[in-house]
Amino acid sequence: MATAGKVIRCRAAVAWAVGKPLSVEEVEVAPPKAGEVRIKIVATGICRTDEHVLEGSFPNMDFPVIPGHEGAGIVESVGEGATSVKPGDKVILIPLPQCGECSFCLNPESNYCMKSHLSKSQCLLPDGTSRFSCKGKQIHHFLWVSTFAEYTVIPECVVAKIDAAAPLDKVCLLGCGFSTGYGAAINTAKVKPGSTCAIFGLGGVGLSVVMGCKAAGASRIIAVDINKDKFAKAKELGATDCISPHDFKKPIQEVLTEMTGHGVDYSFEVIGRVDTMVAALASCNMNTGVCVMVGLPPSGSMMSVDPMLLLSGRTWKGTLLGGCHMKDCIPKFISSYLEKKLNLDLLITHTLPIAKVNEGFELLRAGKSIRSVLLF
Ligand code: PAD
Ligand code: ZN
Ligand code: ZN
Repeated sequence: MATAGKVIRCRAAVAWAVGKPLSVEEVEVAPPKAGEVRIKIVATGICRTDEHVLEGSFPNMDFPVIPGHEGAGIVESVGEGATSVKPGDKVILIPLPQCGECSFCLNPESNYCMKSHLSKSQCLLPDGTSRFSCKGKQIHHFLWVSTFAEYTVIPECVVAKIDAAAPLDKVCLLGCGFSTGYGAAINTAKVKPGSTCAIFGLGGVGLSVVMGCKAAGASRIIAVDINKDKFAKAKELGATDCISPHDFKKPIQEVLTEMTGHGVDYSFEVIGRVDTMVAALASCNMNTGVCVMVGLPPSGSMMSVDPMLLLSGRTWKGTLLGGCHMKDCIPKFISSYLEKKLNLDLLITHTLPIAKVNEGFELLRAGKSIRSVLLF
């Protein structure tokens, strides 16, 4: 491509400081170094995790930063030694690396790659530098993907090549929300046919858990949210019951226990609140119940639980990106989507140009969207 090896000037939504709206700016994007790939982003979803960045509750963040982590695009150029993709390839960016070589990548039961950036600064590329600048200032990366930029540079371990037939404005959801929710049911909880499930929080991720529970053959899927506007979509995707904690005087875990006899077989917290994490744990049955934490708690949160909840046999688990080995899972999800076995389109309620990125966040905050997809 004519741009290979050159700095590209393009648009990006920059978060200059905590609590400030995003600002769509012209940024400079340096060419990829060895082992890196530069990608033209075509579409990116807005996930609640991006809102956690803007509100300052995501751990270890440095500002100014270009957020966004649910993106799909086309490879523009590759750095020396990057061989898994080539210019023109359609790709999905993955916010959790998969080096394919470390003991966790090789273990089918785990997807937390040792190259992961979550425990250290995740706001610079692995060599400790940034490829973004704006108005003479260095801009930080987010989760090594920064998909709110028209062009972004990423290490090769966070890109998955996909089928050229895939519509990028739909399959971008595979970069985070769908894979996380669906994978939480299938890979992390390993939901069994005929089981009962409760899902706390019916955003793009929670509704993907509903889809995963349905695909696994759960017989009862109880969707829990304080926003009843989410119930129609939850039912369409497979929920058998929808309840709001606001409609009951007693705690929701008691309601769920009464509805199911002894508590559900699997519960999922997909909100990111400590109180609902404890409620979800107490909602699964005391012997064999499995509770999966998906929501991201505010940075620095601590929780207090009665140890008896676990001593009687319950299992409490967490999941990142639904336990998916993303480079392997994404092409399979794409095939299912193209064969019309997976309907991602139902999760997309709004499609907006990048210039309206703040409108997308307002819709999320107001509970009016499931997923908004931004287009460049
Ligand atoms: P979202 O904001 O679209 O959905 C959250 C839902 O929770 C909304 O429908 C709310 O109405 C509902 N809710 C809020 N408070 C309550 C309450 N007290 N009781 C019941 N329902 C409530 O978010 P999302 O679906 O994009 O993301 C959900 C969480 O998952 C969020 O914390 C995000 O950061 C996290 C996440 N984790 C991973 C991971 O890898 N673990 C990946 C992606 C997102
Ligand atoms: Zn690895
Ligand atoms: Zn996300």
